[in-house]
Amino acid sequence: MDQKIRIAIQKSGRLSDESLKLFKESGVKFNNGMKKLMATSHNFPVEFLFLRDDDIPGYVEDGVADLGIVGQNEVAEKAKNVKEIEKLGFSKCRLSLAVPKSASYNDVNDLDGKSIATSYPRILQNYIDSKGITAEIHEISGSVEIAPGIGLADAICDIVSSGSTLFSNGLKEVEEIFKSEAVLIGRHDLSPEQQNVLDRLLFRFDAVRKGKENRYVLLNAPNDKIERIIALIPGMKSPTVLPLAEEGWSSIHSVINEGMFWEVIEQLKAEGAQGILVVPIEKMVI
Ligand code: PRT
Ligand code: ZN
Repeated sequence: MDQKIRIAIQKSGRLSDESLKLFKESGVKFNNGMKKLMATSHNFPVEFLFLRDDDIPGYVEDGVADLGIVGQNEVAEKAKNVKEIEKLGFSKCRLSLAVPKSASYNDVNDLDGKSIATSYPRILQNYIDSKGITAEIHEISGSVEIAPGIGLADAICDIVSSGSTLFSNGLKEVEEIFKSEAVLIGRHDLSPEQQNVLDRLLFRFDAVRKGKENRYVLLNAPNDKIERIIALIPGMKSPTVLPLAEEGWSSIHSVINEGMFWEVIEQLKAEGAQGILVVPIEKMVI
């Protein structure tokens, strides 16, 4: 019997849907009623705790949870003794300094001696220390973007994603100080059984991610072009080549990276490939 691992995920907020989706796509099944605090998977040795994101690093450090999913901004701000195990590629954002649009700004020295409102005092303090300036930090927990408008601070340091919150509050982004995405964090002393469950989980996450990053491609090619086409789409081990009913033609199946997709398709066409089909991959294990 495997020893269960307990994973803390955000109860409701910007990380919740993607966190749940990751486990769903990894085949980890559980019921999560809206108001529940905990859920147990019935087909994988994990339990889930649904918490506020701010509390997740602390609960992982204390061992209440073994793993957690949270933004790197929270991990850095809370500075708890936890391990960043793997970046998860969602909830990407940045922590930036912003000033009123009308303010003149050349570089960060312009903030020397000024007041800055933020929910991330630790990250901000580290940043201003690294720049050799001083600033008065006002810690506020929400609606940071209104601080300059009500005269509470000269500047703000807040999470930015599209930039529309800054824009609609008459602010301009002047320095990006931290980049963040969701990460899987863990406590340091997992038992060997728990480490084994974690390894199995990471293996599944990896298969899901590779599936998303790649496409299955099928195409028809004249036999005298097979070699050149194969060179364009080498695939995992090597492409599959099957003869078509029509003499002199073959069907080639392979896998291509999503990032190179259009470039490769154009080259395939130029080499005489026809009937190109591109199909999503659900999971990929190399
Ligand atoms: O209730 P709980 O404490 O669990 O949630 P929360 O309200 O503290 O956090 P939540 O759900 O808002 O965000 C969770 C995590 O998502 C953050 O810690 C970041 O890692 C990440 N994330 C990604 C964001 C954003 N994008 C984001 N846009 N967190 C906050 N915002 C806010 C930002 O504070 C600002 O008010 O959105 C506004 C800016 O967005 P744009 O698109 O207008 O630039
Ligand atoms: Zn929070």
